Amino acid sequence: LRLYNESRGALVVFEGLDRSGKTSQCGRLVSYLEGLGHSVELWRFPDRTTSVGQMISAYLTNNSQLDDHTIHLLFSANRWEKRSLMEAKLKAGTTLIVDRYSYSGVAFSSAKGLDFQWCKAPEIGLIAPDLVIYLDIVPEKAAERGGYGGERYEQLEFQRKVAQRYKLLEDSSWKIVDACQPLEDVEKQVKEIVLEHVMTCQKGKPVSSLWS
Ligand code: FDM
Repeated sequence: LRLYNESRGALVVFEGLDRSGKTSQCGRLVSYLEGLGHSVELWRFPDRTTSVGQMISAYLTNNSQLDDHTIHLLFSANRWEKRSLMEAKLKAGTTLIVDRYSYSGVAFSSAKGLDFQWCKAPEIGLIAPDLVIYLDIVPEKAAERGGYGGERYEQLEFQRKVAQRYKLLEDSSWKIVDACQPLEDVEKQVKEIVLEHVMTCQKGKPVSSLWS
């Protein structure tokens, strides 16, 4: 018998450039944790299923034009609209594996030239990840991987700028994993790092907030 307030879930975020392998690694990790009997869910941002998410999706697919500040705030709003559910899930013991989060928000918008601190401000108060796995790949290598899908930000020159911004966001919750390794090697490292953090959260590590 496991009592609900005995342990909480971990908030694990994957970040990295487009084509760094985030989505495949998230999927594999979720199956692995499920297999070990953990309560786990796969989330992603933007969450294109909400009405805010549909506006974001239209923008990313070039079906709508929005001012850079406006789209930045929509990405942030898309996280805020999921915040209370996120907190409830973690408290109920579910680990969340999240494909992109606030770091994408700041890295992509500031790469367009928006002020870095301005970009961080709307993220303040969101739940801080217990662990950020940064899948590290040089932009040129990522571009070689079957090419980009044609969405708005999928261009080499822009991805180079995003990579620079990501570097400014690294903090103690980050683990950098070399994403140029074979998929299986990345997967093995990711599993080891994540298991350790899931255990720490179960032992009662408090939930904290961005960006402090
Ligand atoms: N993106 C993603 C942002 O610009 N800001 C954000 O807050 C988030 C979460 O949207 F180019 C960008 C990053 C990427 C695109 O693509 C989403 P995917 O393929 O759904 O990750």
